[in-house]
Amino acid sequence: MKLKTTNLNLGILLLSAGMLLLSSCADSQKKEKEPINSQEIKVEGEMVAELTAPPYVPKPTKDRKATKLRVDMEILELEGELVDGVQYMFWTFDGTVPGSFIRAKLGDEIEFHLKNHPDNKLPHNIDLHAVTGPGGGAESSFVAPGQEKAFSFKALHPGLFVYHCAVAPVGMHIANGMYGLILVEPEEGLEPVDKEYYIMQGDFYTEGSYGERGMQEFSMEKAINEMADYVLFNGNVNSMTGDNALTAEVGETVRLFVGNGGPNLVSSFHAIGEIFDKVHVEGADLINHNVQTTLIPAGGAAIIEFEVNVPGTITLVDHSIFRAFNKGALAMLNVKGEENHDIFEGEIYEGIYLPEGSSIQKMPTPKTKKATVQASSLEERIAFGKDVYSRTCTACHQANGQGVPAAFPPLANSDYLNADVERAIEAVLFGMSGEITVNGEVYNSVMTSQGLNDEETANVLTYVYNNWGNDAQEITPEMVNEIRNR
Ligand code: HEC
Ligand SMILES: [Cu+2]
Repeated sequence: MKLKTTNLNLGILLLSAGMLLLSSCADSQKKEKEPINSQEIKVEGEMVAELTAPPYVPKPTKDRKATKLRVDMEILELEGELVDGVQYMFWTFDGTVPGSFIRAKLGDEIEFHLKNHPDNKLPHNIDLHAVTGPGGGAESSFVAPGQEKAFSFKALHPGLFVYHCAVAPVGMHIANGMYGLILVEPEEGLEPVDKEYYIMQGDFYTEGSYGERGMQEFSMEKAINEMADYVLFNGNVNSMTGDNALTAEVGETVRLFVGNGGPNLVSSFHAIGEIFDKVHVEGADLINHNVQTTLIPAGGAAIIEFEVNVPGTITLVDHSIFRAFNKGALAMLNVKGEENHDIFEGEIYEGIYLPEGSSIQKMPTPKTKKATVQASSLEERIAFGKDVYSRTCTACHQANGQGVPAAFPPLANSDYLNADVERAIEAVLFGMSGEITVNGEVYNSVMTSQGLNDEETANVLTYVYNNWGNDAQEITPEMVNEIRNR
């Protein structure tokens, strides 16, 4: 079918363009690779597919021939976190969001076994966009808890494909994390690279707003209105930041398999401080070069390749930028190695691009938010405060309160902080601007109001005061409330 349409288009073009074009077209056509009829690729032997959890991918298929490939996956409904302190009931393929990465070869006959764990509550299935057949497999894989279903398909098209659950309400199954990627490599395999990673974006909808502690229920209303509270890479705000950051060495070539599970949002995938040498647009054959930002549709994917040339942190984001800094769509690739001053020269402050949490640029409104879980002891207050800190303050004041020179003052061992408790409470409640001196250094910048309630404010400050060499003291919600209502 494909071949026929190409010939038809060519015919029309030739008719209108005349004989001169005919000869040049015929020439260039000769150079093109003979199209293979993938239906006729014979399979040899059989093997069990290697499956990997994100951000890792299975070994390349290289020159292996098409085979009978057995894939075993298990659906698990399990509690996890969207960000520190915020729990969510994820529905998953193999226990991770996204589910296991499947790496196949063009012409493979894939025998897919899908188990639904007996402890699960709901039936599920799988629709793989790599399948030519009813429902992408969904119609043959509907499986109740405690059961297993199998179906098989021949991989007729090379490319990077999304898979997802398709049980009604379909959007809800996807929103809860039921998606992943399957790569069908061309006969000759993909070109070898040094590092390969698996990243998948997804949007999440919770009853509470971003960062609201405790177990969060799925919000159907927000999902239908496409008002995401979280936009995440690999199912958690910090899946690939800090100690979880991806890594590479200067001079290496990195290949990212990037998918977008949606359910709703399209991703404007971008790497801060890097240009993509090659993008397999939409995960298909078309290769674009020198790309700054590539669009990844919901239910689509892209293969992205670039060489890393200088050390530092490359920040991967959805360039719909509030999603990156305020809803979680941010990952880091740490590049180690020799400086190359011909390529980049400059003084470097680390930690400029970090998640900012839900903090919003507005003037203080003295409005108390809905009460959250109350801390019942000093230990609990410190523990809760740590979660608030990591999702709200880290972006600017850094993980260990060390700050960023000339931009964000330190909270560690801060003489300014320790001198006046009320002033610190005011800073968190109402924001702070103008010149201040902390540990002998002058700062003149703006901290926005953090939009936290009394309990959260008390917890986060208690955490700060009880760490990093500060004067240990407890800040209570009552103290915060008194200052809020002054
Ligand atoms: C968007 C960046 C940003 C975020 C997020 C942020 N701050 Fe700040 N903070 C600042 C800046 C900038 C200043 C200095 C303001 C100035 O120059 O007047 C500051 C000052 C402070 C100070 C007083 C100075 C010092 O070093 O003791 C305290 C206390 C403080 N912040 C606590 C917090 C806490 C707690 C959080 C999290 C709940 C937080 N900040 C979140 C940017 C931020
Ligand atoms: Cu499902």
